[in-house]
Amino acid sequence: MLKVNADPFTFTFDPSSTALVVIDMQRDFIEPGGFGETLGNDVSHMQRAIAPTRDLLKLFRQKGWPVFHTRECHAADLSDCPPAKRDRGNPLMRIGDDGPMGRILVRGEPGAEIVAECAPLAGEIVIDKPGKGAFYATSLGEDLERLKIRSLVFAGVTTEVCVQTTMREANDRGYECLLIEEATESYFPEFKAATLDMIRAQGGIVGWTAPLKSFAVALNPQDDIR
Ligand code: C5J
Repeated sequence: MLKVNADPFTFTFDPSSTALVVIDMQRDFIEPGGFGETLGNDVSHMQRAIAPTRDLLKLFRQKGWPVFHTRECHAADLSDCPPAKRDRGNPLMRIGDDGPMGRILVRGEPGAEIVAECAPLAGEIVIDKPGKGAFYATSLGEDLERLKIRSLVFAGVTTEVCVQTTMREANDRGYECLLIEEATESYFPEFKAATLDMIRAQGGIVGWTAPLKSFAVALNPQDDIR
């Protein structure tokens, strides 16, 4: 068992049953011209999560532990996008519209791809999801059961929407969940801070959070990741 210095207390995990889940590190959320910006958000906040997520991926890859990536995206005919999602609010462009990175949040379009720094490697599982939670209408649950995973380490965007929703889904399914603090971001710094607090409140009601360094030290006590 490995131990991570985490909040609200030590996160203990068995490396043979632990996977990394990187949520929605997609150009549509992170780069100008994508879905995030069409909703009126300042996407520059997202940039901060890229390097820590890349470093976290490196740690898992060095160990050969399972890595999952998720992408929030829809079929080209939008048959998996409920009108309640597409029609909500007053964005500059809607899901499926033509934008600078192709059709907004549509599978296979450049904007729906994961940013180059965090791109999946061969053998890593990519889950395309129509909702905010990664368990809804996907194979994630079955994939985790097949690999006999019990603990999940999380990264990605946005903290309070798809990351938190998926952590809550995972927590309800009995997984021990750790969120790496620098490897997640929100368009709203105060929402990120509140979400980290919510996750670890009440004795870790949703899970744990820890700085990347604490996780890295637990894996490789001698190493100093850059
Ligand atoms: C949002 C996400 N924020 N990946 N999606 O709509 O958090």
